[in-house]
Amino acid sequence: MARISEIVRTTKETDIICRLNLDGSGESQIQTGIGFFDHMLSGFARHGFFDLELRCNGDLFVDCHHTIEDCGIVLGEAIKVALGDKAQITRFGSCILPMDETLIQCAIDLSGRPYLGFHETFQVERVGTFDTEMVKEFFYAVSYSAAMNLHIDQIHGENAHHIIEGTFKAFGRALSEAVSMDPRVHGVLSTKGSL
Ligand SMILES: [Mn+2]
Repeated sequence: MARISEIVRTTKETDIICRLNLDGSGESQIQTGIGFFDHMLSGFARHGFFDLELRCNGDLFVDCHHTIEDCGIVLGEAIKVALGDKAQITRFGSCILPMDETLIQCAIDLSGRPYLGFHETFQVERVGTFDTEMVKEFFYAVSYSAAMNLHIDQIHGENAHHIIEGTFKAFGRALSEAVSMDPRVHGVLSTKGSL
């Protein structure tokens, strides 16, 4: 069965459409109006081998907050819907990803219980028109709407572009592992019987 989803979400702040294929090839069409955020989302898709189409028409005349947060909500929802009953998935995924001086650790449990652990620090307030404080907000939104346990830790890093890009790539790779199918799993990988 195809693990795909389509989410449409419209509020007074943002208008978003998202199509996700968990078993894709890394192709993406991203259009959020925030160049650096587009760059990050395409890196997530590429390194997770997800096909992702994400278009957002947001209130960027206010600032980048609503657009980034709402894209996180919608991406998390798209992951949750595409996963369906989570039968046969590996469930856990992790990645330690280097990018020049930066080293990022990302660990995921698709447990059905939302939690974000986030430890990164930035020396600048923004990269392009992307506010660095929105990295945490984005992953908080993803973790809650996908109902995943997500831990992101900056082991090393100085350059904000590297830290954020390393985080999105590490998240892509960790999620790719967590959603991968394990033929040894019958039903769902939980002693409780559900995820
Ligand atoms: Mn880059």
